[in-house]
Amino acid sequence: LPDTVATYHVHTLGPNQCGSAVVQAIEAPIETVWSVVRRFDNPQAYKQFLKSCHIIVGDGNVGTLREVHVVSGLPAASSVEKLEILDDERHVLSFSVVGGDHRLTNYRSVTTLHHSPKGNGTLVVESFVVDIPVGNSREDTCIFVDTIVRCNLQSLARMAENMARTE
Ligand code: A8S
Repeated sequence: LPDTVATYHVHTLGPNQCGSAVVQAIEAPIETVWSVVRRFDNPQAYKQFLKSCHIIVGDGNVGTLREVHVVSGLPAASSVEKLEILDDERHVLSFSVVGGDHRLTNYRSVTTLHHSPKGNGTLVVESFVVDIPVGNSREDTCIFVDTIVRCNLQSLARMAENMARTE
């Protein structure tokens, strides 16, 4: 297992928190995938539950704050998110949720990219920690977030694979 997986994806959970991780294989070079992931100002490029994003403050480096608006049909309207880690060498991005109109208090995720063991593809690992909302079970919370993250990474895969084909 690469060092960065242990460093970035082993989280300490509080008593009322849950966490999980999703892994996605992508048939595209790591730099192609990273060029999409690293754009903190443009998450709606591949996150299909988001309809818009604007930067509140910052230039896309650590500390930048963004506000995203969510498509209708979800139990949320908006989220204010802070960029915590952006490491272009190790291909690590992390953000935390610091506000907004939704139920995922103290959400934090880390996304790392790795060279596939075989070929020149990419493995994406994305883990998260979040408070379990009052009135929801640990399992339901985890399934809800897991589903969003899995959709996001499948969409990222489609996009990066298309870019790789035309590059
Ligand atoms: C991400 C991951 C997640 C985003 C969640 C889990 C969210 O944007 C959506 C619905 C919610 O209920 C919470 O990487 C929130 O974006 C789609 C608004 C935070």
